[in-house]
Amino acid sequence: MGILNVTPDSFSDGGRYTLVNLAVQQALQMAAEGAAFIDIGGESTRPGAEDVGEQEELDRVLPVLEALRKESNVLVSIDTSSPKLMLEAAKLGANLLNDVRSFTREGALEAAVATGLPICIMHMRGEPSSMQQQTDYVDVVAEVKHWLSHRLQACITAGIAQEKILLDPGFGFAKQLPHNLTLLANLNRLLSLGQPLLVGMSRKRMLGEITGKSALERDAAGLAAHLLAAQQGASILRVHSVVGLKDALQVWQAVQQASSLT
Ligand code: 7PM
Repeated sequence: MGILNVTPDSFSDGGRYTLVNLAVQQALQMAAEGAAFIDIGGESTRPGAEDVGEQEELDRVLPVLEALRKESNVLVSIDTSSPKLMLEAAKLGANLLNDVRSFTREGALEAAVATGLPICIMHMRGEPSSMQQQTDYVDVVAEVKHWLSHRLQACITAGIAQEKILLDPGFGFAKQLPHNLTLLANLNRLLSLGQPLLVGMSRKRMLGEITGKSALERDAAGLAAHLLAAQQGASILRVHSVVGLKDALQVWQAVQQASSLT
């Protein structure tokens, strides 16, 4: 899954037309590089970030989705907590709803049910602005698993089909480095919940804390982390840089095939 940020700070010049075109070009490039999904997000969920207005988020995301749909049938995931955006994006051909707040906003779960689309629910505590003040865990794997199982049940009860629900431990969301590392080391323990896993560590602070590198220098570190996640059974890997990971996965797959023949 390739990440497409359509926040103005992710582009150097202004102008909606330029912005939409650059975003579509980037999406097409990631699809050509082997991304099965493009995850479009118009709200910055950076730790400590301010909320953007709902209308601004719609104005950022919907024109990009509409323009991308004219060029490609690549699967599109929408990274949003807004019920309105979920409904509008579904009408324009979105394929997956990805909400870091796990459909807890007023009307979000009902909107998700109404679209009939698959969803991804992710572990977090509080809001992106305050989550790094809530990082106390006794057993982070057990607590994340317990939280996801409860949210999974709530979504099924609300009317989302079980086979349409992905789970995500939420790397970097209300977690310190040791928690992130423990979760990555024990990711396979989440598989017993019976749902496919989506994970995203791309360019996140945890990789900077390990390597000492800045955000744009973290793709090799991210590649290693996502390959480790895939080896533990993660189904979807959410990344900024698709090419390198695609190559790594192909090498792993080739080796796996060789080992199954002996
Ligand atoms: C700024 C800082 C913008 C951080 C965006 C971010 C995840 C996600 C994000 C994830 C799922 C990022 C985050 N992270 N959705 N959306 N899982 N399912 O680093 O880990 O991309 S936003």
